[in-house]
Formats: sequence, C-alpha cells, structure tokens
Amino acid sequence: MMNGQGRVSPGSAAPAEERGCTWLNIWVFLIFALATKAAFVTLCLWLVLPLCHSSDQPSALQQQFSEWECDSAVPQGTDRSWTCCPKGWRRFQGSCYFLSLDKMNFAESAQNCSGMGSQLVVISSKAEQEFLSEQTKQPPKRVNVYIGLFAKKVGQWQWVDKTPYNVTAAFWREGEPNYFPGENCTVIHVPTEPPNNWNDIGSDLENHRICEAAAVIV
Ligand code: MMA
Ligand code: CA
Repeated sequence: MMNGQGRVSPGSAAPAEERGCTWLNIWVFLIFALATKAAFVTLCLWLVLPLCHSSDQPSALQQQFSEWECDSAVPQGTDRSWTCCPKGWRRFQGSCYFLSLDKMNFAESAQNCSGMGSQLVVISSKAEQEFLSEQTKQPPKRVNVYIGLFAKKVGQWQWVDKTPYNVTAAFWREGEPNYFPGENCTVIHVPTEPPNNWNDIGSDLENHRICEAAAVIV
C-alpha cells in the first residue's frame, strides 16, 4: 500500500505539472495572438485610412475650377456615376483635355498645365491620337500644338508623367523625328494628315498646347 501510494504520488504530481505547463502555453498563445491581432489591425488602419481620406479630398484639378460639365454613365455595376470635366475642356475616355488659344514655349506650357491641376497631354493609344488630331483641327486655326513628349538626350523620348515611351504608339510624321539640333520637344502638326502628325521641334518656340487631367468621377 505504502509503495503503491508512493508510486501514485509522483504519478499524480506529473499530470499536475503538465496541466500547469498547458495553462502557461494557453496564456502565452492568447497573449501572442492578441498582440499579433493588435499589430495587424493597426497596420490595416494605417494602410487603409489614408486611401479613404484621399478619395474624399478634391484632386488638384477639382481645386482649380468651379464650373463643370458632367456626363451620366452607368458602368458595369448598377451605381450611376457622373464623369466631369472643367467647363470648356473636352472629355474623352476618362480624361479631360484643354486646347489652349494662347502660345508659350515648352517649359511655360508644362508649367501652365500644372498650374491648372493637369499636365501636358500623354498620348497612349491611336484612339486618343485620332481624337486629339480631330480636336486640334477645330477653330480657331492652330498649326503646332505641344504634347508632353520631350528628350533630355537626343532620341531618348520621355513622357512628362513617366509613362514609358512606346514606339508602337508613336505618331511621327514621315521623316520625323529628324533630330534637327535643339529639337527636343514634340508638337502635333495640325496641317499634317493624322494619325502620323508629330514633329520634333525646339523647346523655345511658342506654340499652342494640350493639357490633360483625369476626369472627375462623382
Ligand atoms: C522645320 C521644322 C523641323 C521639321 C522640318 C521639316 C525646317 O525645319 O519644323 O522640326 O522637322 O521643318 O521639314
Ligand atoms: Ca523636326
């Protein structure tokens, strides 16, 4: 009996220790899980909140204009939305375009577009090129119109918004670019039959411009 109890005692002590260990593990696990969750939730809020706020904030374009023209559109979903451009701008496939009446050199043209919450136009499809060519032909008569394509080094064309220059979506006039010394900017040459109506031209020349901004969806 004594021996039996002696054997039983250590035997029953062992499960008690195992239980203690298990409870400790559970607490460690719970605390770890809570800490992980807290960290995750904090991270999510940091990531998501700025996005929520940014969509509430008016874009640079919105801040510059008080009069707007909007088109109703019902995209894939059921929610009706409005696509808006500042009054007097032209709308095409989610963008708004401004065709200037006045003329400036390239740097001033780029600056003027920025000041209106837009940038010199970046042409990325044949449809866009054809739309813009059509627009530039409308009165008043314009000859050369700056677009947002320039080269810091001869032949290294770049778009003002860092869109990669794609030779397959370039619309140079026959014989252009001819890299005449100092010709590091690009115009649409309106009298040339589209779509291939681009010419490289000097940045000091005063020309019309096309500015582009994303249309505002409300
Ligand atoms: C002008 C100028 C150039 C263009 C040639 C084409 C004489 O230079 O507009 O940019 O390439 O004409 O003849
Ligand atoms: Ca040229």
